[in-house]
Amino acid sequence: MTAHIQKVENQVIDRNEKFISTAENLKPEFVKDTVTPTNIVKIEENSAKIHGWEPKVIESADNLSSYDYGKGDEVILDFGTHLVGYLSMNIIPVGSPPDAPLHLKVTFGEMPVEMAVPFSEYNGWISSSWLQEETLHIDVMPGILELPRRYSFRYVKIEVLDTSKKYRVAFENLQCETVTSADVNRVTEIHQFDPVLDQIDKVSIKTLQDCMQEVFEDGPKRDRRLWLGDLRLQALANYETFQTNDLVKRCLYLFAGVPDNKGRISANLFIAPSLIPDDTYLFDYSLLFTTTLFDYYEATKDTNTLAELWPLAYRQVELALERLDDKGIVIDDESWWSFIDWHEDLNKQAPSQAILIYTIRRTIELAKVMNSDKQLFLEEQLQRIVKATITHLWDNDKGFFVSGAKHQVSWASQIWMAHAEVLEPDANRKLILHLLSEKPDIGLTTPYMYHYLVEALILVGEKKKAVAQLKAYWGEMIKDGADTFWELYDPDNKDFSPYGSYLINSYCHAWSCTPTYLIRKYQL
Ligand code: RAM
Repeated sequence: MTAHIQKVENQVIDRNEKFISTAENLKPEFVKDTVTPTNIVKIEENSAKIHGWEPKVIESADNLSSYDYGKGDEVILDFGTHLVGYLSMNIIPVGSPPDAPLHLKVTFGEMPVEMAVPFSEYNGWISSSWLQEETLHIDVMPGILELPRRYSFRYVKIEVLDTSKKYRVAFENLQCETVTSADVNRVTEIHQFDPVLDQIDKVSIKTLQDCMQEVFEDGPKRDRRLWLGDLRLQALANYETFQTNDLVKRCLYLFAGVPDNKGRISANLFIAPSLIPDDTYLFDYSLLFTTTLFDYYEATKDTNTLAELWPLAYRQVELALERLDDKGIVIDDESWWSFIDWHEDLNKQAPSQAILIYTIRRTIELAKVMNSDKQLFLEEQLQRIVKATITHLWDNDKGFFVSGAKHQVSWASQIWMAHAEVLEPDANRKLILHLLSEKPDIGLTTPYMYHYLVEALILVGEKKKAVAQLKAYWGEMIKDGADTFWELYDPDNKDFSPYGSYLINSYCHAWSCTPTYLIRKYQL
């Protein structure tokens, strides 16, 4: 197993203040709303449900304030759908004047399991601090409790750890002020005659909406930051829905504002307290900066932005070319050098090679718009690398592209090679059909890669199969209770998490929002 962590010693950042201030000026307006819970629920064990838990309605949440609670009592509220925002409530003492502080625990969950399994059971490799719970002391009652942190949730559990023997508490006006930078009024209605696709479209849009904050976040529960692989897909979904194109522009400028001293673009950014690039650089994600700029230009024809960001976009390709060996194949290694997907045993070489080719094709198009003298060089490189790929990574007997020293055959390699259009259209179609019939063991684990599978099916002219796949995957997630689409989903292993526990998975995740793009763009 490879480690999924990078720590760069002596990272030197080449800050471009002009780009950073362009990004600052594009800070979005927020759309706010006040939402109240629908029901008081209990969470019951049911092995037929995802993670083994399901919510059962006890009564309407309108009755909440008629109850009072003492030491050891708890109440779980269901808001009926996924929300991102700030929780507040009035706390009313009942009985004698409060002669001791109230000790309260508040737990937020996107999924029923987060209400049922104590977070103390989590022992995965990423920080437990992502699990959304607070313990607080309240000295003054009656009063309003306004939690300062933004949460991502559908369920809230309130546990009274202690009051005193003389008083109990009641909760009134419990509500969430939701926040997003997406304006739903900008989304056009589509007349989808297929109810399953219609529902998938709606859940995709809600997913994107909840991830749209000051930047396109990957997940409002976790990691709450801007990742390039996620941004690329969010931006595509955005062009077909909210059309908040300035937010894409802002994110591109943020990345461009903090490359390292070699010109490498970081895989993700922190934006507070000020803009900081993470010390994680991924081969595929850096190239997706260039691809995202290409898509942005296609959607907006914003030549000024293209002209300003072109040198860095080109630089990502140049840097990727430096990783080729003498044969023209990307050098593989054991570290977390390229992301591709979360499959534990996935070899990254062939899919990374394909992403390089895919990106060069788009960079050539940008070079043409820019009238750049790099165009010829890029065309020569493309020819050389495509040839090398066929010679060294194509296995004619297997009918598949192979990856790494052990010649691994994975779904991800074939899918990305199809997008890279290394084979002629007919052979490309055969490759994808062969993939569907052979079903190699190294499968896909994220909606991120399923997106590229569905789009590859469309690319090779298999629209019907694309729709079937879309329904089988995202439709199944809805059947499993998704209000917003999840970060991880393996229909054959619904407990899957690369982090050591599904408690920490994100259940509203940017890279899962693309069905709306696929449905609308390709008129599925
Ligand atoms: C995870 C996040 C993010 C993704 C990275 C590579 O930590 O889910 O969305 O882009 O992996």
